Amino acid sequence: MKMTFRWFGETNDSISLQHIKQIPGVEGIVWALHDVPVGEEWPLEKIQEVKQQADQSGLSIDVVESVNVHEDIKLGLNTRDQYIENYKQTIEKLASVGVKVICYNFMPVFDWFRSDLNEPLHDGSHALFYDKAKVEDINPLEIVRKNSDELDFKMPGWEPERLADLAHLFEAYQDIKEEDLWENLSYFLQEIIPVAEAHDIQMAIHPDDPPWSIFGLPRIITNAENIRRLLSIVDSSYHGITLCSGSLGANPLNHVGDMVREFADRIPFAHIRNVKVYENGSFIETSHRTEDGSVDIYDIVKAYHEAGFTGYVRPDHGRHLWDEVCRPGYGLYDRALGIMYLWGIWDSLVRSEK
Ligand code: CS2
Ligand code: MN
Repeated sequence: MKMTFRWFGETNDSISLQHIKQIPGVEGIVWALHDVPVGEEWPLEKIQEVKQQADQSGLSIDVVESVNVHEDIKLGLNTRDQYIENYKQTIEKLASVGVKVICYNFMPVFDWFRSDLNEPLHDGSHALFYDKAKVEDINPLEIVRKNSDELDFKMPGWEPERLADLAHLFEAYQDIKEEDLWENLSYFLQEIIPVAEAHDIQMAIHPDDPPWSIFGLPRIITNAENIRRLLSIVDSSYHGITLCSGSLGANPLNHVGDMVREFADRIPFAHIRNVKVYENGSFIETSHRTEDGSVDIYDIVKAYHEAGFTGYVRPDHGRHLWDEVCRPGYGLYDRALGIMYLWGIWDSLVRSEK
């Protein structure tokens, strides 16, 4: 496996490339142009700038997360063709600097969603928390009415400029049911995959986090059955998934190790992290260690090893440790510890073969 680490860029991340370089076994960054509005074509100079920065630190730029999909594509509006065209141009430009995998998602309106970004764990660290009852009580449109300064939410999708448009977006999704979303995803894939194939880039869709509908919005990349359906839409090795153990693992019915076994040849990119799931359906993010959460991380790494996995891996969200000030879920320390746990399992599996 090729170990990577998410980096939000010089102006958006408190963690430097020099620090990332010091984590054992990390070969590359997982990056994006976070300041380009969703749907726009990515400027080549900005792409090349990141490539140069990474080169100077001896890190690869093979994986991009995410080239986000414009809502008009998910909604299937007439305007989608222009946004799909821009997406194709971005694929072509990313290929020109050597990008190999593009992660994206097809979640309506919101990316990952939590009720609390700084929930204390029993050991004094803090983590992202999803309080099911609390989320069921949230009226997202009510939040729009609040001044953005009052918001305690700073999640992807909750940027003030998007919030202003939220009421309109919710209205647009009124008639979009799961089957409509499948249809719109199919349309997107039929257009995009041939272009990705021509440029030797693997498209890797990220599952929905959490893997169920929130606020009445449909979510479809949620379990093994739906991943099977997804992969059958286009029969190409360039159409794959970002298998995220923490997103899928929030539903105890999902056995992530078995998903690795079933879909291994369609997983160019693995996200590995743990969550502790409670009986009432709430969940909190924990250390990567199997014993600390509900997801069997050992079994997942073992499944990748058995499959002879040579794709890209990254630790996903981590806890906030040792008073670190960081982007929610994206501190340096716990993700670095997560990497060492993954290497510990991997190296001992490799050694036991001999
Ligand atoms: C994260 C996501 O929720 C998660 O597990 O990895 O934020 C992920 O980065 C995006 O949804 C991918 O498009
Ligand atoms: Mn993930």
